[in-house]
Amino acid sequence: MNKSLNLRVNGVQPVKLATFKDLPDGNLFIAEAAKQIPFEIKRVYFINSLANPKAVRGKHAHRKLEQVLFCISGSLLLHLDDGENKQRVKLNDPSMGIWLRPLVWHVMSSFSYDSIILVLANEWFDEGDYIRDYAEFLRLARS
Ligand code: T46
Repeated sequence: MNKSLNLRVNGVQPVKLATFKDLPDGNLFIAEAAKQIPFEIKRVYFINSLANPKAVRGKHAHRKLEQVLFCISGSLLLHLDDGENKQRVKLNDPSMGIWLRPLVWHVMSSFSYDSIILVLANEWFDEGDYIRDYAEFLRLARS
């Protein structure tokens, strides 16, 4: 675990992948369900082609979904908000993930041209699980 991330937002924790550094022949990163990843994985998705420097993704929270989010190439800024505390975290280490539990408003921005986001989730996609309205998020997070 990278203590230097110093996460201060509730519902958020760092996740460190097992890593084998075989340079110059590559690095190997391992994510195993219920080991490094704190749940059984039901869905994997990734986002690439983030070359637009003004791209913004996220801008929502989830009601029940848990996810671990990695920046496996390049870098990005992850904005975290639990309704009381806000924090920005720079992700630029493929072995370092952020475990997002429910009711964490998250926004991603400032992508490097080569950035790739990888997400491991504990549930299938469900649009009904999204909270896309910030006022509703604040009401739920503070209740
Ligand atoms: C997060 C970032 C990194 C699906 O049909 N299935 C899926 O599994 C997903 C994730 C999305 N979609 C559809 C739903 C929307 O019509 O793809 C469209 C864009 O999805 P979304 O608004 O979720 O995209 P992002 O990049 O803003 O957010 C997603 C995650 O929801 C979010 O939690 O951390 O990726």
